[in-house]
Amino acid sequence: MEEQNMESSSSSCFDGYSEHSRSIIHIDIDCFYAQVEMIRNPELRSVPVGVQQKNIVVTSNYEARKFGIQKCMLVTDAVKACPNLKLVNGEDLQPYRIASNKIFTLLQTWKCPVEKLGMDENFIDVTNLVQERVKMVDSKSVTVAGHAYKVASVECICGCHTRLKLASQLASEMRSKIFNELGFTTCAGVAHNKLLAKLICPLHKPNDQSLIFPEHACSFMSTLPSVRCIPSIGAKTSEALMSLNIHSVSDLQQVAPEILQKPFSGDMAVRLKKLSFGEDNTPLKQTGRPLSIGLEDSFKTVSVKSEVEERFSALLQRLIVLVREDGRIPVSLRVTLRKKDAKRLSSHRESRQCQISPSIFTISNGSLNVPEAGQSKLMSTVMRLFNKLVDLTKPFHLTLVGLAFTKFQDRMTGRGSMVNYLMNDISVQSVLNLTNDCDTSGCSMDYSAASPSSSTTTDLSDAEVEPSPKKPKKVNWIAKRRCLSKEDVASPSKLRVGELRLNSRELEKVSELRLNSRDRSLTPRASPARECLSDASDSMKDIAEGSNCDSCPGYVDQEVFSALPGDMQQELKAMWKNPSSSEVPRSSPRTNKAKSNTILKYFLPNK
Ligand code: TTP
Ligand code: MG
Repeated sequence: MEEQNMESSSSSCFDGYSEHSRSIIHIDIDCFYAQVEMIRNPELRSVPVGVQQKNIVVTSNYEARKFGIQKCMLVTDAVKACPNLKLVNGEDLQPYRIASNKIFTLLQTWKCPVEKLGMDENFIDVTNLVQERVKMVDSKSVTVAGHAYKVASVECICGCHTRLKLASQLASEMRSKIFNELGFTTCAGVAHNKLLAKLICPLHKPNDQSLIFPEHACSFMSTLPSVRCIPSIGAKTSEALMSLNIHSVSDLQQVAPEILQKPFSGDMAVRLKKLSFGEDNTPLKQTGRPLSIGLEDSFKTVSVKSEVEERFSALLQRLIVLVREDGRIPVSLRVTLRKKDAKRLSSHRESRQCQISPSIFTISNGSLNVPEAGQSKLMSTVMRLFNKLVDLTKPFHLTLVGLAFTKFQDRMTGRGSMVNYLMNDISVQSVLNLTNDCDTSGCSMDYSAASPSSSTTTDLSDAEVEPSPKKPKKVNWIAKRRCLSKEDVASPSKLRVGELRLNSRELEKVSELRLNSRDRSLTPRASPARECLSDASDSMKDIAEGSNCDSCPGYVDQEVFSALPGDMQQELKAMWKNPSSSEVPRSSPRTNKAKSNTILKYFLPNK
């Protein structure tokens, strides 16, 4: 135990001093793309298979690996090494995405936080589940499922040995379920933190699992040949470390902390040192649904509008498949272009986005669809945005086109939501945030980054929505007022959701208004987002002014209205009387945005 105190020696380990309260599982699918292909075509199971993208074999099954086929090998080299290699084209990532989502969804059934890492890796924090199981077992009888990196020494006083053993049993259950239900073999790593769980995972590949006890972290880490084996050490950090003559993890363990403080900040130096000993307190970032769903197509050069249109059309078809799988209704569409500047020999990206009408999408039997009419509407929106990005009176050269749905309707909103107030579930969504960010012209956007900053949508899947404890009472009450049964209220088909739904024609009016005002503005736009907000509030005003009754507009269902509590009725009446009172002056778009979630938006006319 002489290596345990960092202060007494720079090569010391933290073993025994670090905190071991968590139980983390890391699961990695064996030869992922190859397994997807083997499940699709079982004849491939008995032959060496390589998955090809362009001229590279991105992965291969374990049969092929016996011949020395490695990931990212050139096809020519792979075929030389294994002349019988069966090559499968893996350029369409869709089947892999579907499989990846199925695995993720299955892992969520344990009700523990799951963090998806890339397509074939998942972290699962089973701390709470393990703590429940600990109470039910005799710690002496608990055994390790799979392998342990080293045999457990004296039981750690915090009880982590038993917990990690139980976690290994959970990992085994998860792997069995993935295999039995989806057909994939996997590897798992079990440890008290993410770093060790990930690093120990491939110890017994394929189709097996490994556990590491905290006291072996230091010695295990010292076996790693390169600092690059540590996931959070990238190219730049490793270069800086190499300049200090630090190559292996063992070198990093032994270096004096003050030496690390020369190229790195104090915090970073401490973090690097801790990582080298296998210490990592990074929490799991529970994976939610993506903020945006997009696709890009890159090419050498496209300079003709008709070709751009063809490429957008192909992208749109694929994007529709993705959004159908996702199931959420998009309310915003973004077009991205990469323009080549021939003079400067450089290129840059430009994006524009606009709101789209939810009526483009339909839901039948719980599945999202885009009928043909909706597809052509989307296509004309795409080309309208394109026309705004490219001056067609001049030559243009594009090297990339991209499409993304960037915002989605809240399937169920928070406590204050009218939708939540009125019903359990609603298959046709009724809420549209009129103050979503709109056109982001002239700014470069990182497409892959899913632009969280540009999205204000809360991506809540049904599973993530906590039912409001007050709901049953309210449902009863509404049912009584409307002479409907409880079931009727809970069923969107029976409830006349149309009366609460945002009218598609009005929505188009909103978009048109916005687009027209863009066309009208010939001067440079200082703040497109601000302009958009003003347009949106104009539209709200238009809709309200279109009414022919003094306080309650004609399109409002009196029955629904009368079922509301008095204070809500008063609030609505006040807003209808004076629409601007619900919107702050245009000069203050920020405040406007904050106020956007007014009750008024639930009372827009339907067809
Ligand atoms: P990995 O998990 O690295 O590889 P793998 O699952 O194929 O094999 P292993 O049994 O060693 O885990 O990557 C997951 C998938 O990602 C892989 O099947 C193919 C794809 N991939 C690429 O597209 N490009 C790459 O450079 C790598 C390494 C993988
Ligand atoms: Mg894998």
